[in-house]
Amino acid sequence: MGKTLTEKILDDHLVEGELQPGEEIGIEIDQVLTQDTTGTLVWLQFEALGLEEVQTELAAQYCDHQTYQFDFKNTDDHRFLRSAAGTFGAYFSRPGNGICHNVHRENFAAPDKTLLGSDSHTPTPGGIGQLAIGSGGLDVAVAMGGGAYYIEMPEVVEVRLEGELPEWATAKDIILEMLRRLSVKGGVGKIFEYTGPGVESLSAPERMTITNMGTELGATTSIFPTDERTRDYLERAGRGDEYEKLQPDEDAEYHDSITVDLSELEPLIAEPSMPDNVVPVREAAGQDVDQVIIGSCTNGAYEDILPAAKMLEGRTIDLSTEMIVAPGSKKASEMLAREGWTAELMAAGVNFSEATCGACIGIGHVPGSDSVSLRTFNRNFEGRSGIEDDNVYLCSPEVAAASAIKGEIVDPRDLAEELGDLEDPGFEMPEEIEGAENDIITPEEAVDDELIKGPNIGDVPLKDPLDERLEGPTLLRMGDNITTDHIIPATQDILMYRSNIPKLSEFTLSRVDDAFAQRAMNSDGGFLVAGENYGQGSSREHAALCPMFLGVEGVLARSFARIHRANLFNFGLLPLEIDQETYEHIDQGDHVEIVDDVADAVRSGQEEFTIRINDDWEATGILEASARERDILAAGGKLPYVKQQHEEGDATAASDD
Ligand code: MIC
Ligand code: SF4
Repeated sequence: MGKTLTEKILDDHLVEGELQPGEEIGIEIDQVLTQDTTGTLVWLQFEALGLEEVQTELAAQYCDHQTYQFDFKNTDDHRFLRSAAGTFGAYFSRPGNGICHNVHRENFAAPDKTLLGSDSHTPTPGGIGQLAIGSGGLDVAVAMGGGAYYIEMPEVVEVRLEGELPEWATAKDIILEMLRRLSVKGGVGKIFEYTGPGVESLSAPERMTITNMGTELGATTSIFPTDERTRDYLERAGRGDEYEKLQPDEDAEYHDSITVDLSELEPLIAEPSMPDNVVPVREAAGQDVDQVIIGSCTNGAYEDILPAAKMLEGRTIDLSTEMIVAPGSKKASEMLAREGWTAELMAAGVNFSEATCGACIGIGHVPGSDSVSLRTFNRNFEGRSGIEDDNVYLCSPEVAAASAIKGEIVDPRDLAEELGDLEDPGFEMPEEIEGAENDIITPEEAVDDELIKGPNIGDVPLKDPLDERLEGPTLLRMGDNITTDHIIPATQDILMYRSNIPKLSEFTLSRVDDAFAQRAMNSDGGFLVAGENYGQGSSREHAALCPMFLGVEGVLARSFARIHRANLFNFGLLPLEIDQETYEHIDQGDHVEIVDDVADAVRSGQEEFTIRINDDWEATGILEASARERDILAAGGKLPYVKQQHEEGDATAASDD
């Protein structure tokens, strides 16, 4: 039987297990990336593990999420990260140099390599044949120290692309179509492998828009085969020698197959407030738009901004609409400026942001109350833009530019007909992806050789090993699709505490119930109850660490999102799956008791746990976990577990002497 492309790359990197869906596998990681809001914990944990030097081929530390440095705490984080990169041997991308995924794809991403990143959109370079996975920071720290990365082998699903995109339809519409069909949980436990004749009609950056936003499907990752379009991209980035041809075998067997006929697509839009709330733009047309932003790791590259610039050349945006361009990288800014496009956009009424995530997580350009914001981003979770009850729509740069011209949501095909002289700008690659190189400090150029910790940078709290008895109240009962933005929001006022867990914990679940943190602190332990897909979205491990710090002992949910589930194990919180009936019957405040000797049951491989509620009725909670995950949980989390292993290793080595 032939192999899929995913299986080929995994096979080459396999250090443990078998490539059978559902089996735990350990893989070797070639490259890691981390960014400013997850990176501080990565390095603090790297230090706490006693590691001294980066062991992967490459490690890159980006400063991209909060580059405006509104508070000294952000600036201190950046200085700490520079010092950690220098001390331990990573590349350091300076604040303002661009979003990690954009800068990584321009400088380091390469086919046939594995990449692990503490950011959920790490799968972006899947568009050029890299097997790239997002994870919690502790997994990145361990991989950077030379440890394998463990996941449950996902199902490999083929997405067969037929035909070619018609005028005004874009790569963004392909991934929006996937979300329309499959929903934000349709990709959990899956890797999407793109195949078919439609692949060659897409350039590498277009493919990377798709793999980037595959994260919104809940997928482990997404990947494209490589071909001349990949080589072309790498050559323009000055790294043509890193090209490798990668294809699945002709007789590769996929777990499932989905066909998307590109010729049938039209401009699509995700309505508030979930990325899978997708409809044709024409269905949302006519809605007044207050703000339009082009940017983010999905559609903030030079190649994404250029079509909008061409559409706006010689035109102006509507007087009732504000428009911002936030380039994904400084190179993109520099190229647009050198070619005169920045001036064109400014003349049209556009304002420029520095190359940052910024508005994507409510840092700057927060929409006004009761207003509509149209963005080329990947997430529109409620409140993420920085204001509760926001109305954020997601679309392609072409739809964004057309709507800015009209002042209301409009399908560019209809605007073209109305204006008579508006043409589909098409997709164009830059001659060369080039710009200043001095914003990346190589390990050899490092300016620091010891850690610099400002007053806001604390320690990583540790948990005790799992208790025999777990009991406590249901501290909060939540619905389906709770995001990590609900658990630990990323907005400016909160983000600056990412390196200070006691303070950050005060904001835990504040978006769902602002009395939660206090209630949890006053209680001696307790549980969270949630519906389907709990913890979707970001990779931020703070969403597990902060509840742990507040004393939460476990989460009872209908189902869990992949990265968050791993983070719960990493910080010693028991994740139990419950059925719909149990979910419906448990109320907030109910007393929950896990009847079994929990520590023993977890260690011994028990899957069914008896949950007694209010001493009145009983239900079953399921723990499907590998032996390794069970040991991590029993030890109180991955940090104590890895330390324990090192100590045992040392003891064995000593007794061997
Ligand atoms: C996001 O898009 O939600 C973020 C902010 O990039 C996060 C990382 C973080 O919370 O720091 C992600 O996607 O993992
Ligand atoms: Fe940054 Fe937004 Fe991309 Fe996350 S999704 S990495 S916040 S641009």
